[in-house]
Amino acid sequence: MPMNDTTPRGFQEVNFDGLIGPTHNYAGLSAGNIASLSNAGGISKPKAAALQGLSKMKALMDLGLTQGVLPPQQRPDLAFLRAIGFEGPDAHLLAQANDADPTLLAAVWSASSMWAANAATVSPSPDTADHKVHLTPANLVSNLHRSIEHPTTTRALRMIFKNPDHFTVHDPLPTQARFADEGAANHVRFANTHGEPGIELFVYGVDVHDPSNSARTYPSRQTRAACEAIVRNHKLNASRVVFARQHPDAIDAGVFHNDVIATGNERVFLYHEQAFATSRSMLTDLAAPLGQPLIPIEAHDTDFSLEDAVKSYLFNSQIVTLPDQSMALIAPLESSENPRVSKFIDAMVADTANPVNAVHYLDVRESMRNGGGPACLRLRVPLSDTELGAVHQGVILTDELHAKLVDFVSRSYPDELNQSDLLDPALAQSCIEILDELTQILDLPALYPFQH
Ligand code: SUG
Repeated sequence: MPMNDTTPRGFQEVNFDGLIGPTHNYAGLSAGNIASLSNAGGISKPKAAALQGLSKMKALMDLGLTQGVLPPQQRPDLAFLRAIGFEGPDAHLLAQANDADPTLLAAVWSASSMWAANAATVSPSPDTADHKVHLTPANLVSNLHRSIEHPTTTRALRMIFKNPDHFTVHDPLPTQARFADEGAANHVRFANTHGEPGIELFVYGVDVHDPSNSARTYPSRQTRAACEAIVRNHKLNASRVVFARQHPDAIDAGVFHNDVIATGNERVFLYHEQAFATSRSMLTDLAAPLGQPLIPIEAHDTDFSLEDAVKSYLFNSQIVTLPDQSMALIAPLESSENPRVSKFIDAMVADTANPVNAVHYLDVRESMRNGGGPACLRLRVPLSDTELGAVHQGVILTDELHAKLVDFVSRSYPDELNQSDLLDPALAQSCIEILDELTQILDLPALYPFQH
């Protein structure tokens, strides 16, 4: 297993990527997510999508990083359709739901759990009072198709992070708008190195106690109340937590999560000047507990606009620390195609004032067409060697597991899907068979409701 052996105390950030599921499709379900809305009704390519995701995982592993895999969910979720009163054999059930409201049908087929940055918020053991890794699965209540993810996400995380000596997987927050939570997509952790106590930045779009200055066009998905609840549950030290509000103009420009406009790694903080409504004192607040300044990389409107940021998804890159302690930017191909953004990236990589000295452009276009870039596809979990040893090893990527998953996807996933395929009961049945095989490959027996 690749180890970051120069990191103090044998600590490293492990990225767990969501394996893209066989029902990946373009249904236009996410208000405020411009890619999702503009590609609605298009033909998706589930096999190509999953292979792109697996190539990304392999690329990170080949850079010397430890990479994990999170399983997709059971879709279509026919139990949800039955719970809201549709009846009969599968073909009838699917047709009834479609006749009543095609978005209900689409919701139960969505492969949206691929965006693992929304699976949970993670606080690593150096930050928590009991020195355990705390994970809170996101309730995702802002969108119907995502609100049905958390039961299986919780189950999967409890199977993967099972050992109670090291891990606490909390229940999701109460499933109501006041506690709307979208997970790590609105959370950035800074630290001198991953293994040292950090400072956790919680970013929210809406505060029930301060409704002024809210986004007008698009919904805000993360609440301050949710962030505060997670801070309490994770037993974080209040002096090492900072809250920041998303700029309403950014949300209205399509920044539906903070990770569309800002990211960080160790002391590096990459963001657009219009990301936050909160004042610039935030940078000082973040740096104070670390005893060293942050290394800010700020993109100005004169470099490129919010619209360029949303189209190119530069800020949805991953910044990773490599085994030699240098950093690399793992960026979506789209950001190399925008001349203003690629100029900014070239300058960042050339600038010796920051440790990012390489860029790798990856093709995750199938996911990007639904608003999911490289960082959306992964949940970052900083782990000590002992904690990593306690993780369920069936989901840690090796060359062998990668080859098995490539073979599995190539053999079993549909090549293409369009919205009319979602009426097909035979496709629903074949998805069950596909997922059954996957639980054997990942050694996660009885993960799915159909296996109980
Ligand atoms: O929640 N898209 C996802 C994309 C999530 C990206 N995640 C992060 N930024 N971390 C969402 O909006 C689109 C599904 C559809 O329209 O078919 C969707 O759910």
